[in-house]
Amino acid sequence: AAQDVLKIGILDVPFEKGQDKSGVAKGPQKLREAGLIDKLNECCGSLDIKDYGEFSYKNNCKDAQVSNMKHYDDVISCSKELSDKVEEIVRDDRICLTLGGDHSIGIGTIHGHIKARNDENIAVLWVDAHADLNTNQTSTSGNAHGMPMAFLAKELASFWPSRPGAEWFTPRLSVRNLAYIGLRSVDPYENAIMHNLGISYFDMFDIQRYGIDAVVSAALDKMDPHHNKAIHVSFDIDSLDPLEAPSTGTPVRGGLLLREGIHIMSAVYKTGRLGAMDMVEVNPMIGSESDVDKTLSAAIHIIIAAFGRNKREIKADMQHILPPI
Ligand code: NNH
Ligand code: MN
Ligand code: MN
Ligand code: MN
Repeated sequence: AAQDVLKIGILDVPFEKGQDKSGVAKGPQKLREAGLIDKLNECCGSLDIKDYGEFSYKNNCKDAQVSNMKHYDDVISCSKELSDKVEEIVRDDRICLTLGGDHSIGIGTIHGHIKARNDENIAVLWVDAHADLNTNQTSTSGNAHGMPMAFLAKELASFWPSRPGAEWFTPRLSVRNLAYIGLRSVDPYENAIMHNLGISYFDMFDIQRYGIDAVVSAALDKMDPHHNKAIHVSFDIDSLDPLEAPSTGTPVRGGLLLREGIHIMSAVYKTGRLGAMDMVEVNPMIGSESDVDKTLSAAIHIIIAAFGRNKREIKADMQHILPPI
């Protein structure tokens, strides 16, 4: 149910070992320097924001490894502590806004969210150019940021015969409670998994054909048919077209307009059931200064849409400045 004062918890996760390009760990700090918190307060009415600051972890499983998954030890150690932190924030009754960092942090944020509320009460909307459904056996890159959904999914547990150091972890997310928006770079094995398991997805073709409003409501219906689950949105900034968000590690042309990204989050906000949101893969060390500014501002627009910035408020402001008739 919609509350008068939205309670939010913000957490910075400067983790970048899920991929090869340095800089994505600077995302959270740059989003703050670009005015994220002020803009939330200005644009979203009454918010109660608790700042959980910068997350850090200790690598407690330095010897653990699996083949073809780079920095497995760091990914596992980070995910363990991150999942506890997100669980704490959600149990504090706050919508957990996690600023990444690369997308491998989705393992920890979603696992923590599920620990706080239970498996059956969570639906995940994964907004991304990519499906992030590789296992270490199917990945051509060995990068963990292409694997979080495969790591989390119950239905794919048998594809991970051993996960050393991850005894604390149980895959609890059913792919029935997952929907994708924005896909346009899906690897062959990912495609096979999506079709074999009947995973709901809305790719760029669907967006072009049906429009973003119809797509987001279809996605919400598929992942949460009774409209009673808490929604976890994992928003990879590379879902946007590189013209809108150039500063990211694996840009793919032909993506979402900023306006469409905003519309997705406004629709989620209107459900009143946003439980947690990740904003990931903003890399302020890629591109020119204007590329970086554009990307940061796009990410901020999308976040403030998630917390209630909407057209209606803009109209109310307009009425205030227009001369009476
Ligand atoms: N699918 C590729 C891989 O597994 C690319 C993943 N890159 C991402 N995912 N940015 O969102 O490495
Ligand atoms: Mn390492
Ligand atoms: Mn991703
Ligand atoms: Mn991506």
